[in-house]
Amino acid sequence: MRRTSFATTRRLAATGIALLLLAAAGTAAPARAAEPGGPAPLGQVVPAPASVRPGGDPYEITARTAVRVPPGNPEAARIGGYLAGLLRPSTGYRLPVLPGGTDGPGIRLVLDEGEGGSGGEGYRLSVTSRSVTISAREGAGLFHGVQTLRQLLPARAGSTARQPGPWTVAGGVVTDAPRYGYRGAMLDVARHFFTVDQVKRYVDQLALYKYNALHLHLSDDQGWRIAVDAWPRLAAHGGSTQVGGGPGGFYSKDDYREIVRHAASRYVTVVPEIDMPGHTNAALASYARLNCDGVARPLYTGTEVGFSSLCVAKPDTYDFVEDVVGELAALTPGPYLHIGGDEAHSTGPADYAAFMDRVQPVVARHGKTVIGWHQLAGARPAPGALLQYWGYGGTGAAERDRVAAAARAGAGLILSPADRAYLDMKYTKDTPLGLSWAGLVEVRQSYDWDPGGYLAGVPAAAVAGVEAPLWTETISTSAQLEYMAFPRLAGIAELGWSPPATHDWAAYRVRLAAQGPRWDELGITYYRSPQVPWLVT
Ligand code: NGO
Repeated sequence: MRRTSFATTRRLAATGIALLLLAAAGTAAPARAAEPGGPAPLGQVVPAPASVRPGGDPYEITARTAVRVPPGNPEAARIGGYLAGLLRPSTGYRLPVLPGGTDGPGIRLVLDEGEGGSGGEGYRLSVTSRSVTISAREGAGLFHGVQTLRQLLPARAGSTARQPGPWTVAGGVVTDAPRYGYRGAMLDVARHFFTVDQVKRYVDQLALYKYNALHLHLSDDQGWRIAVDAWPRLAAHGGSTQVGGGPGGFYSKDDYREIVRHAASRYVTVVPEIDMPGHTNAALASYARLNCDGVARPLYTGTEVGFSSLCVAKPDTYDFVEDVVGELAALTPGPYLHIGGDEAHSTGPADYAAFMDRVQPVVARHGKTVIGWHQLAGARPAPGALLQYWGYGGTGAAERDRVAAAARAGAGLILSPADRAYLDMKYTKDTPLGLSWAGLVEVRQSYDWDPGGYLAGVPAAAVAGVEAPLWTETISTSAQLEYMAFPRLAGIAELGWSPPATHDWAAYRVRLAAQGPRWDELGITYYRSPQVPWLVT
């Protein structure tokens, strides 16, 4: 059954209106030129590939096409199965996944030591009339190559209902590898809770654009969203509400494992965040002994920030940190643990630094690398720590300089400038959702900057990558989340993946426009920015 999403319904309605108007005018229906029915030009891909060499005959997927994978490699077989599973509903073809015969015709996934550049995320996609070959050094590269192939097929290939062919891919060679090793998206599940299925849906959307990290903001004043065995009231009580009231929710350990497992299947690493020492009201409400005065705080469902703090002087605080970090680290296969550290307005600077001096070694002892919001630069970032910069135009020079100095002293940087990368900022003053404290962030504003040169005085090598955070004070459904994320999510992905030489708003907006019909097929709600020449359907 075709999923009739809000977006699809709207599109069908719009098509209906257009046909009525045409009929009324007595005009013939326009050619399908504007409709992406044919093969996409090689290179009409987001994020822009590092190198595109179009040429030669196209390949056509037919009823006889097989997906060929290297024998004895379960990972490649799984990726082949994933690709076939995506294309079977729309094409109606069997698309068997055959181990062996990777020199035969069809769609071939090839593991090749010589491919893919550093980090194993690169791939080569080569299209001739006989085959589509994706070769990579590792599974991650094959998976990213599969995402590119999806975008080279007609948009209707993404449909869950059978569609008419032909299923043609333009001929030529794409050679591709990411600019940055860290390409993240953050979801704030604390202000409003999102279910495991909602998070998995978002992970699938991140995979389309080759993101490789999902940062989950698991705790804040309004909610604690992860079960901790040693401190059960954190989730049971601290997770029992959210912004505006309502039941909230939390992930059991199995829920969290399921998110991690699904994300891993999409080559996305989960980065859990426990925000400390501020943004901790849900914890302070759950345990009286975490408060300096020994009195539990009431649960909080508003949207103020900066009023809560863990009690820096109390030993209980560090028992709590030890248990929470230990349990979360044990559940998390990825290398990072995010300790927040933003807006600790109720913690004095000396206390803040003392707290971070005690917490960062706990993270290291549990085998993880610290990520903190860039305020951690005001304390003493641990060696190897990453700072997540979320400043904006109004951020003072002293604060920027502090971050740059920390980067020169060895800290890595993740760039999430709020006036560029924050997906919760309104697009225009009329955007019904979101906030505007960092300004209005239209699609071009979000895309048109360079993470490499963004903060003065930062060595290029210190930039680990980019992240697009989505805070959810005003967002409580997947449709709302997607409306704020799309199209900006695609632009931040491109900044993280594509070489700076490909950066060009005029070309990007055309490639972006071609994503619209794909989102329609996937039932993704998105903001139809007037800055983008969306295709008329
Ligand atoms: C800030 C604040 C969050 C808000 C968000 C809203 C950071 C790092 N701390 O970003 O608590 O939810 O803005 O845009």
